[in-house]
Amino acid sequence: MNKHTATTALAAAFALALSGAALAEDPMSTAPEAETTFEALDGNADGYVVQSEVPMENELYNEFALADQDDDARLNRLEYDQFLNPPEEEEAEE
Ligand SMILES: [Ca+2]
Ligand SMILES: [Ca+2]
Repeated sequence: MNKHTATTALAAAFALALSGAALAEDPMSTAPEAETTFEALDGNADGYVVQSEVPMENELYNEFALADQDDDARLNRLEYDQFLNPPEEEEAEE
C-alpha cells in the first residue's frame, strides 16, 4: 500500500511540474506592437484622450476632430473604438 501511495504522489508531482512549465511558457502573451491602445494614448489615465496626448505620427492626431463625434475636444473609449473600427454602413442601394 505504501509503495502505491508513493507512486501516486510522484505522478502527481510530475504532472504538476509539467503544467507549471506549460504555464510559464506562453507565446501568445506578447501583444502586437502596431496597435496603439486607448490606455496607451491616455497618458494621464483620466479616461479621455485629448489631442495633446496623441503622438503627431499617429493618424489619430490629424483625424482627431473627425473622431471626436460629440465635439468636446476629447475622445472617450467609444469614440476611439469607432474611429478604429467604424460601424459599417449598409449599402442597401445599388
Ligand atoms: Ca487623458
Ligand atoms: Ca468626444
